[in-house]
Amino acid sequence: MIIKNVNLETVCGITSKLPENELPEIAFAGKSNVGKSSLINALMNRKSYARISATPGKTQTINFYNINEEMYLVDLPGYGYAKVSEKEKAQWGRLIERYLHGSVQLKAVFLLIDIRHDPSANDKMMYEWIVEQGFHPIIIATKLDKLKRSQVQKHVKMVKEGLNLVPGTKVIPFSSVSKQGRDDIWELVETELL
Ligand SMILES: Nc1nc2c(ncn2[C@@H]2O[C@H](COP(=O)(O)OP(=O)(O)O)[C@@H](O)[C@H]2O)c(=O)[nH]1
Ligand SMILES: [Mg+2]
Repeated sequence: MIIKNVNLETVCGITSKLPENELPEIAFAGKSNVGKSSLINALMNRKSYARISATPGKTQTINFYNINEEMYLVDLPGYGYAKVSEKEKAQWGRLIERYLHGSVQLKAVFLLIDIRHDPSANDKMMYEWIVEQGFHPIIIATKLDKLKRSQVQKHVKMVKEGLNLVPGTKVIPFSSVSKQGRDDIWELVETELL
């Protein structure tokens, strides 16, 4: 994808009405701090348009980035942030459910998992939940630059087994530092998902 222009067009909080977009949407889910905003910046060729946070869990909004007036990249709020109250967790769940359930234009959901660690209980729940909503999530294994090359295959296997992925599910290793995996993600989006 050649990025001509990007625009953070819509930000939805827990009480917002979700937009009825006419362009296709691709969404990104994952725990706080896994690298969602960094990935979206890399896909948009922007350094810091999507906010990158050192203090995770603060923003509980769904952000819609309009790409070239052709499609949207959708940044979903992160889960698994310990300092969030039960009430806030419930609000988070309802907002995401409203979106996954209600969006007519949502074409695919990517689930981001930190390649270094075994998927957490929350990661597994999120994976199963996305599947229950009728999507076949594609996994992006983030922070690839933190591993030695010789460790990558073992960790990809760990992610596949940890999430108990449906056979054939794609796992794309990615680093927002080296940008490795970026072109694979765009190619997949453009050839199979839009
Ligand atoms: N080394 C490395 N750090 C990353 C990568 N992606 C994100 N980070 C760092 O992880 C932290 C959280 O990133 P962010 O994109 O805000 O995560 P989000 O909460 O999922 O949106 C920041 O300090 C980023 O610089 C990556 O691919 N490699
Ligand atoms: Mg973020």
